[in-house]
Amino acid sequence: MKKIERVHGLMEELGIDALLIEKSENRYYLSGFTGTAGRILFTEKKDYFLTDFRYTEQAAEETEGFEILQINSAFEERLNELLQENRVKRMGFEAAFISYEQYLKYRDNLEAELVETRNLIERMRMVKDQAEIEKIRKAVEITDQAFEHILGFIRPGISEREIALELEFFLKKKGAERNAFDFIIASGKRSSLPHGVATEKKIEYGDLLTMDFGIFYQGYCSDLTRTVVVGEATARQREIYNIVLKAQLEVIEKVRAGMGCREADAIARDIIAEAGFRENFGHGLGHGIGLEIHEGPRVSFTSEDILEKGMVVTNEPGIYLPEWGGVRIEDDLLITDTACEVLNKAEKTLIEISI
Ligand SMILES: [Mn+2]
Repeated sequence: MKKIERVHGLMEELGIDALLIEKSENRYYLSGFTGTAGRILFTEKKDYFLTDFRYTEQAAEETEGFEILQINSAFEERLNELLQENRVKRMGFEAAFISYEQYLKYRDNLEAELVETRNLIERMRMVKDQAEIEKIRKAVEITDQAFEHILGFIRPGISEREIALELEFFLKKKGAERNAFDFIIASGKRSSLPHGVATEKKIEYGDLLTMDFGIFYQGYCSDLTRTVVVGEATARQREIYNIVLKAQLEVIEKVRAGMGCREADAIARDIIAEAGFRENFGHGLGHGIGLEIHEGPRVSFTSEDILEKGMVVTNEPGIYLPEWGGVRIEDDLLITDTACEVLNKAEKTLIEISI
């Protein structure tokens, strides 16, 4: 079923006769509009794409099935006219996205009941279609190439920031639109910081080096983490690395459609806990990726989500030991009926960078 038809079905289920979509990823998902300003208003009979002078031509080119309206006056006033024209009684809005100030403007200007909706379009986005999967594949492929490239660049004396920059330069040359997040380049003791973004710290011989990076390619993202040792690994580094690797591989072995996300998380968590590091794996196993770097489903010990065929989720267990260092290994998985496909091809057995 077409996305727009599904939205109308959801509106009926919720008992709303209009729905306003403003979050850019949701707007793009439903319309294909790539500009930065625009809103979609679904009503029972007509669907509108509302934008300003800068984007009306682009919206007409990129979208299909919407009446394009150029907004020249105060948005809330024009919106109210449209609601009146369509005899709208209850309008859904994206409760987790708009600001309180925007909410007040709607409350004060609209003659329709405001109905908060949550995760309506985000839930639709969790299962990817073929075209979306191909874009994610390409994003992942470029990211894997960058990992391969950076292995030849890492050496004692360069800074974490230089590694981040080199990655970015390579990724953008290969077609990345933008970084998916501030790259995490955490070396030595700093590798115990799960979200240690790159600093001026210089790489030293013997460092564990965790690199977590990803890109957007045609709107869709990738997310990769690898931890390497600069020089020869110590027995302790190897031990911790192999526990995380075992947990990560076990997840790949077992996940499939129909499994609860909590259950998937437990596969890795149990292995790490049995090895004595339960307290050192404090974050969830993973998250969905797509138009956002963190989207549904949540793969964690508190998640109620169920894995479905076509979801793309990260698998990123880690062990973090304060004042010593940490290891995280992350791939992006495409969930299939009976198993999962690991989209990343980047090497995963412990890499010791020869100096
Ligand atoms: Mn991630």
